[in-house]
Amino acid sequence: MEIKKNIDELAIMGGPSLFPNKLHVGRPNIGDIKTFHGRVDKIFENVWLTNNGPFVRELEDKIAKFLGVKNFISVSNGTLGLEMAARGLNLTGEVIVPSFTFVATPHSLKWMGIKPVFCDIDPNTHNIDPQKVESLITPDTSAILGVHVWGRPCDIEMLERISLENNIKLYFDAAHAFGCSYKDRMLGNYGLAEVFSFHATKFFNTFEGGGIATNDDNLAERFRLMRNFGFAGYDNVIGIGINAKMTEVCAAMGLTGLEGIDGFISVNYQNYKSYMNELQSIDGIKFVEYNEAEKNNYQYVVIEVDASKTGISRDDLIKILHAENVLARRYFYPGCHQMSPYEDVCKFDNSLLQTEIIANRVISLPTGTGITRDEIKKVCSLIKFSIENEVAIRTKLRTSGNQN
Ligand code: T4K
Repeated sequence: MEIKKNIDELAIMGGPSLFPNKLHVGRPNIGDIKTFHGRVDKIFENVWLTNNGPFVRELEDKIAKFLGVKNFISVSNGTLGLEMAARGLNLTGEVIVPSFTFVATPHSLKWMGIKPVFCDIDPNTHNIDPQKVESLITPDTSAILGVHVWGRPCDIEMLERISLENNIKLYFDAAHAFGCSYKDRMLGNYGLAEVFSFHATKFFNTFEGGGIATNDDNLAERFRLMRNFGFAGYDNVIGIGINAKMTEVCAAMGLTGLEGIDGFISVNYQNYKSYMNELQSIDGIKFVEYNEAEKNNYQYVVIEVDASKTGISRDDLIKILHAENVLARRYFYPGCHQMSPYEDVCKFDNSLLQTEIIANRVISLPTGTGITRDEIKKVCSLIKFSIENEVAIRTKLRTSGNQN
């Protein structure tokens, strides 16, 4: 598929954008709108909008079954879920966490007065490197917070061993990992708790929302109290709490999405395969791949761009894509340790070298039900065209002063 004949036709050079409408990484999957509307009508019939309503309870039951976990506690977003997990687990002092994650992960700690101690990642998995965790443990360490980046599970076995041997807690940010498994068991069953995000940009969404999965009944009870101000009954507050309740309309969206989840995953899988077919043979482009023996949601299509081989840098490629209305993202750039609230936490001593290398290479490409196979082919052709013409593009950008 030939999309541009010469580089002057690129939008970054002043040509028209390839796509009239923007393509997004996090375009929400909507599910069956009629069914959703039916549920919304029911909410108004019930005159019950929030506070542990019938749709919230139904969604929690269905997700607990889906994950095969004893308890699933819905919350109003994943970030509050992570904060509640930190409080519910009585964490103090320091928690070891990867820097290569969305900033909500360390924020959830810092917000609770806990110091995030950033650990480097394994460049092959983009997940926290267990080999490097042990050296970061101090007498102040209360937990390890692993993140299943892109839905690919952390090295859970190794992290469990470290947590046991050092008597520190282990829990997971599973924001990306709904519907994924590790050793044939769904994520949600590992560590003391696992926290999911159902934000609009996730393949399974409740507008805003999330949930905590745990097999520990006492912990689950604590989370249930905590998300509703600590109320154990009318006028009876037995602990510190917050308002992290999911609303009925969000649960209605979740129930509808759950009915379509296999379809969403199958579209994600087809998209991922389409991108791979087009791009995987290019020298300097490496795909984040999924272990097909496990369950995956395939919601992120992520490539690493090695500029020493492609000739074109990741950031120039992003500029070219954005100009053409392809809103690919640099998730997660820069590493959280480079963001201003955390600059004091890390001393730039190469301890996060792999994080920095990967953060400078990654591109998340648009996927989900909002993009067609044809559009994916066009995006890939654009990437190939940019790489094939990298010398001319760089020269032109430099002479037109468009390079920074
Ligand atoms: N831990 C991890 C590892 C996470 O990735 C996240 C969230 C969390 C914890 C926290 O969970 P929550 O508290 O959010 O439940 C987005 C999401 O807001 C965030 O949920 C997600 N991770 C993160 C990876 O991505 P932004 O700031 O990049 O989103 P934004 O507004 O730029 O939107 C992304 C793209 O999606 C845009 O191109 C626009 C498009 N979009 C977005 C929305 C909301 C739509 O087309 N429609 C929409 O309704 O953070």
